[in-house]
Amino acid sequence: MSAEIIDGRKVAELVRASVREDVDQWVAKGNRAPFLQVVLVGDDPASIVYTGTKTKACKDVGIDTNTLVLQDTISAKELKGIIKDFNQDDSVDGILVQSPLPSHIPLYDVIETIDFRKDVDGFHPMNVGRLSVDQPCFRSCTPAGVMELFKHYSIPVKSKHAVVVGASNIVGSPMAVMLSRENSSGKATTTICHKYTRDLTQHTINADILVVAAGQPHLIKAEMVKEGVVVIDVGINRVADETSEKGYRLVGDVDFESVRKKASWITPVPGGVGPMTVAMLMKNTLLAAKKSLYPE
Ligand code: L34
Repeated sequence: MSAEIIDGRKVAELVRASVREDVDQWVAKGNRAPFLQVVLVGDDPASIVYTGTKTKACKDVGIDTNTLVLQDTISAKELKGIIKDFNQDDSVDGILVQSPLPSHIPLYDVIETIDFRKDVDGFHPMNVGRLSVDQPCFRSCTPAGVMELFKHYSIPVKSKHAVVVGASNIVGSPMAVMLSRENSSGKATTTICHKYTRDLTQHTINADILVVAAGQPHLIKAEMVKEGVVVIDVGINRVADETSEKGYRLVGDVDFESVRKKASWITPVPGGVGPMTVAMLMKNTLLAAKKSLYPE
């Protein structure tokens, strides 16, 4: 078997086109354009790339946006003060604080300061909690993007055995919730593996759907998966490569070339899950502007 490629760039473009249409309609009704406030602390090179991609996507769909760049010496208190001002500001619909933050700033202190009605990342405990009790909420963009890929390609999830490798707050944990609960079109039997899992292969080999978000290049090899598996590679690792212009290339957590021979579907890196993260952020920002999830 040779896997069909899941084209994240293509599906992301379709999601953006639908958001663009909705934004146009929203504005045609006399509303102002949705507004996303991005906060970038420090100069992490990947964060600069990702926030740049987000700004570009906003422009593309008609969402207004601004990126506040702060020095990495800023205190947690100052940063939280700035966020509180954005919470109060009625012209701000969505607030996104790009992760990671400098090590002296506790991420969840900052996330919990964001008004959950403006938490377009879906990281606030109110949104995470509502997700876990299957209630409408802002859903973390990366796992929501993965669910959108299943929907687009009509890949069945219900009653399948889904295995998630990685239990981060941003991806692994909400991914497992979405895969298992009803309102996210999951309904799969779900296993979560993490760094304490004893025999990873024992679990991955039984997966009908394997989502890998471990941050470890080439963690998943062909002998660890079964024939026909659907593989979603969320990993995005920079490895040194002198032959490339940038000095590095991107690889996922999955050994793509060997695993694709056994899989039925597989996402590439780049061009898989990454673009979906950005597209789902556009969707969430529109929901925030319309106050669809949390009406006043
Ligand atoms: N607050 N922090 C917050 N929200 C997020 O949703 C993120 N994430 C992760 C890191 N920190 C965050 C992102 O935006 C990861 N992430 C992200 C966003 C975009 C892409 C990858 C990760 C992306 O566009 N990937 C492209 C390649 C980009 C490149 O060339 O480096 C791809 O095709 O995979």
